[in-house]
Amino acid sequence: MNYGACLPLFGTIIPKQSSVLLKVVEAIGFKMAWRFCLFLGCAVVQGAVDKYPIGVIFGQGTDDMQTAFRYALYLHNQNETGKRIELQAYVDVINTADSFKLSRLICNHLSRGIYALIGAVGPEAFGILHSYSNIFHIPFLTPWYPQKIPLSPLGSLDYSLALRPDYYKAVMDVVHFYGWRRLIYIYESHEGLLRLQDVYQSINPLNSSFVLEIVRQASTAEDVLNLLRTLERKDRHSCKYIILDCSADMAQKVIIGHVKDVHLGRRNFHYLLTGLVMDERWDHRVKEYGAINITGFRFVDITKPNVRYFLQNWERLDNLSWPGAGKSSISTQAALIFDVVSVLAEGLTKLVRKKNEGLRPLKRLDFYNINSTSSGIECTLNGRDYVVPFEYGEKISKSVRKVDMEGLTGEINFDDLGRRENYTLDVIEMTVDSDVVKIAEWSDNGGLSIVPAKYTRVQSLDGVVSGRTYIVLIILEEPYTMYRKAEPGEVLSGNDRFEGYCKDLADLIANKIGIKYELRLVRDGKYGVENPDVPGGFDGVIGELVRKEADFAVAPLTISSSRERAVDFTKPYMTLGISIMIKKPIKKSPGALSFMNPLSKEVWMCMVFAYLGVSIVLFLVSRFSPSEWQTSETMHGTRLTNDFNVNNSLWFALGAFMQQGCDISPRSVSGRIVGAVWWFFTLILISSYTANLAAFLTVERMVTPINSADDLARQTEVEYGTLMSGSTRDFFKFSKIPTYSKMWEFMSSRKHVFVKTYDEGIKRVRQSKGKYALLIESPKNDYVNERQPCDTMKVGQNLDAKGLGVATPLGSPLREQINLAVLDLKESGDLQTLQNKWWYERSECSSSNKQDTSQNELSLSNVAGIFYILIGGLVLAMVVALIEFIYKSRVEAKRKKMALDDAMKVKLRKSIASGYEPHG
Ligand code: CWD
Repeated sequence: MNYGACLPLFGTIIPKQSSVLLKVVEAIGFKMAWRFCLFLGCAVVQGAVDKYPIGVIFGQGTDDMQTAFRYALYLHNQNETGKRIELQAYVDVINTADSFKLSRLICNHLSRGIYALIGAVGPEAFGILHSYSNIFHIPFLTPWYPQKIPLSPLGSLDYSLALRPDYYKAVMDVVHFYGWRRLIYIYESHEGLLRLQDVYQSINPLNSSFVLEIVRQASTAEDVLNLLRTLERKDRHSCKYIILDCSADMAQKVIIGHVKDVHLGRRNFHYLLTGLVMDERWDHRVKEYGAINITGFRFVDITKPNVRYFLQNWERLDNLSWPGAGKSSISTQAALIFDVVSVLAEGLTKLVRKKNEGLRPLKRLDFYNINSTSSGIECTLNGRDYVVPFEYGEKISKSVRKVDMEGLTGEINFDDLGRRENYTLDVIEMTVDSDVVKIAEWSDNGGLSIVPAKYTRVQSLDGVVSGRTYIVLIILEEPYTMYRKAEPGEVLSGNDRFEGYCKDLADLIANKIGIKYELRLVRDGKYGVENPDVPGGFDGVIGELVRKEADFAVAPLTISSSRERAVDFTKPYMTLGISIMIKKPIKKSPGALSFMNPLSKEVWMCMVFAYLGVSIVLFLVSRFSPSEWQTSETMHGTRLTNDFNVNNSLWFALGAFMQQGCDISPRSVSGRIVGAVWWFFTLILISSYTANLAAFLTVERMVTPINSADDLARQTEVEYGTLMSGSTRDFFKFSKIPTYSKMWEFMSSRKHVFVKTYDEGIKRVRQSKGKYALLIESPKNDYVNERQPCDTMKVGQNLDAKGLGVATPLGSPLREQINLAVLDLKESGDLQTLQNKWWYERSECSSSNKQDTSQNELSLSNVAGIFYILIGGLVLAMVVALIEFIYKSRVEAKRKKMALDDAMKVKLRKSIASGYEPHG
C-alpha cells in the first residue's frame, strides 16, 4: 500500500507540538494511524528544523520492530537539543516475497525524494533493495544482512549498511571453550545452512578438534525434539552438544518441550543457541522446570546505563499503542532497528552541520538533486540511456559509516564496507539451576574473554595435609567463643586465649581429622552479608573465606542460600530459630484483695445487686402471701406478724449466700421459690469462686506485654531490632510473610533499633524498661537468660528454623572431612554435651529465680485481705455497739430527765450486773 499521498495532508495539519499530535493520534488509535497513513516524522518541533523523508519497508510479522522504529523516530524528532533535522518516514509493511510489488514500492519512495531507505526484510527481498540502493545511490540501512550478500552491481562502492555483525567466529570460540568434540547442528532455515558453510570455510576441518556428527534442518520445535528423542533412544548416556540455529520463538519452544519431556535427559544435553536470542525474557517455564544447560549470545547489555534508561521508558509504553513494548526487555531485532534510526539520524545530522557550517538551516532542495526537475528520483529512464542517481547518496552513506556512537547494541562503528566493528557480545549461560549468568564476552577484536566467575567451586587438588597448621576463623560471641581468664601466674597464648563452645568444637574436629589449627579472630568482627564494596562481595567471616584468607570458620554462622553460593557449609552442628528477647516483667504478687480476683468486678457488682434484689422480692412476696402472716398473742391482744420484714429478708438472703442458713425460713410457695432460686444461684457461684480461689491466691502472675512476633508487629510502643549485619537482619529484609515484612518496615524506618553487637542489644533490652525487644537467635537467647542479672526472657515461638554450620571456602579439601566429623560428633552426643556444658551447667540464675510450682502454700500476703475484713468487721461491730449504747442511754436520759453520763453509767452497771445475774 502506498501511504505517501497522506504526506501533504499531514504536512498541513501537523501541529507545531509533537506531543499534541501524539495525543490526537493516540485518541484515534495508534495502530490505525500507523497502518493507514504513517510517516512518523510528523512530530514537528520548532520551525527551524528541516524534514528529511526516508523510505521504510518492513516484512510481515515484525510488530516489535515496527514499534521500536516508531519509538526511535519519536524520540529523535521529539528531542530538541541540538537537533538540526527531522526524519519523516514513509512506512510500508508488505509481503516482501512479491518482488514486483517491492520494486514498485521502492520506486515510489525514490520519487518522493527520500534521503535513505531502511529495510527490515528477509533474504529474498534484500537483493532487490540492495540493488536499487546501489543503482540509485540511495543509502540503505538494514538491521541485518542475509548470510550471502549479493555483489554490488556498481563494483566497489556499496550503499548498504547493517547493524548486526557476523559473529560465527564467536560460535566457534565458544565450542572450543567448552571443548566439545561431537556436535549436532540443527538449523531452521536455509540461512542456517549458509552460516554453517561459512563456519566450515573459516576453519580447517582436518585440524579442527570437533566433528559435526549430525546436521539437520528442522522447521518446527517438534521436529527438533523428535530428532533428539531418536538420538536419546539410541544412546541415553552420552553427552549431546546441540548447536541450534533458529529464531528465539522456536528456541524457547524447543527448550520448554525438552524440559517437559520425561524421555529426554537434562544433564546430558547442552544447547548452544547461535541466534541473538538471549536478550529476550525466557519463558518462566524454562526456569520453573529447571532447564538444561543452555548457552547463547546477548547483544543488548542491560547493565549499561543507556540501555537501562531506554528499558525503563520502553517498559512504561502502553502495549496497545506500542505493540511489543511495555516490557522490561527488548528483542535484539527491535534493538537493532532502534539503532538503525539513531545511526541514520546521527549521520545525516553530522552532514547537515558540516554543509551548513552550523549557521544556515538547510533547505531541502539545497541538498537533493539540485538540477532535478522532480522532487525525487525517477526509476524510469525517460528516454535517457542512463539513470540519474541521488547526488548526495555517497556523502550521506559515508557520513553514516563514520558514525561513532553508543547504541542499544553497544559501541557502533562500521568499517568501509558498512559492517559493524569494535562490537562485543555477551556469552550467557543458563545452568541446570536455572541461573542466567554471563560467562564470557566475545569481541571482534579480542575474541573470547572469560568473565571470572564470582564464585566457582573448583575442587582443590591438595588433600588434607596433617603437618600443616590450618587457620580457623572465629568471632567473639558468648558462649561460642570468648577470651579465657588467665589463672594467677598463667600467661595465655595461641589457641589457649580462647574458650567456648566453638573452641571446643574446633578441638574435636581437629582431633577427628588429625590436623593442627590456629584460631584467628575475624578482622571486622562481622558474620558476613553481601557487600559489593569489599573484595569477594561479602564482608565478615564469609568474606574472609571467599577470599581464602582462612581455611575454615567455626562460628555461629547461619547456613543461608546466599552464603552457600559463596562458601561451603557442613551439615548443621546446631539447630535454631530467630526468637524474641524481652526484659522479664516484674512479677505481680497477689495483693491483699486477691481473694476478689476469681470473680471480675462486674460479677461482684452483679452479685450485690442480685442480693439486694432477692431480699426485696422476698420481702414483697412475703407481704402479699397470707401464709407468711401469723397471729401472736401480745399484752395488747392478738396481733398479725410477718417474719420477713426488711431486716430479716436481708439477713435470710445473706445467710443463704454465705452458705450458713438462718433461723427463719419462708413458708409461702412464692417465698420458697425465691429462696430456692437464690440457693441455686449461690451454690453455683460460690462453687466456681472456690474452684478458682486457690490459683488466684498462690500464682505470681507475669504480665508480659509481648508474647509473639504478631504482638510486636501490631504495636509501636515497644521498639525492636536485630544485629546490624547478620542473617537475622537478612531474614526480615527478604521475608515475604506479611508480619515479618511489616516488622522490617518498622525496623528499617528506625535505624537506631539495629545493634552493632549482641552485647549492645542485650544491654539495651535490660535498660529500656521493657520498651525494647531484641530479635536474636534462640541459643543465644537461652544463654543470656541464664546469665546474671537474670532479667531477660524468651517469649513466643521461634520465627524460623535453620542451622549453624562450619564453613569452608568453595572447593576446600577439608570440607568433606569436617562434614563427616560434625556428623560423627552429633551422633555420638558430643555436641549435646558441649551445649549442656556451655549453656546450662554454667547457669547463673538459681532456681529461686525460676518459678517452683511445688511450693504452693499460701503466705500471709496471700490471705491478708480476709484478715483485714475480719478485723474490719469486728471493729465495725464494736463501733455499732457503742453507737447503740450511746443512743439508748440518751433516750433513757431523756426519759428519766437525767444527765447523759449518769444514764450511761446506770446502763453500764445494769449490763454488767445482768451479765452475772441469772436470768429469771
Ligand atoms: N547471628 C545472628 O544473626 N543472631 C544471633 O543471635 C547470633 Cl548469636 C548470631 C549471626 C548469624 N548467626 C549469622 O551467621 O549471620
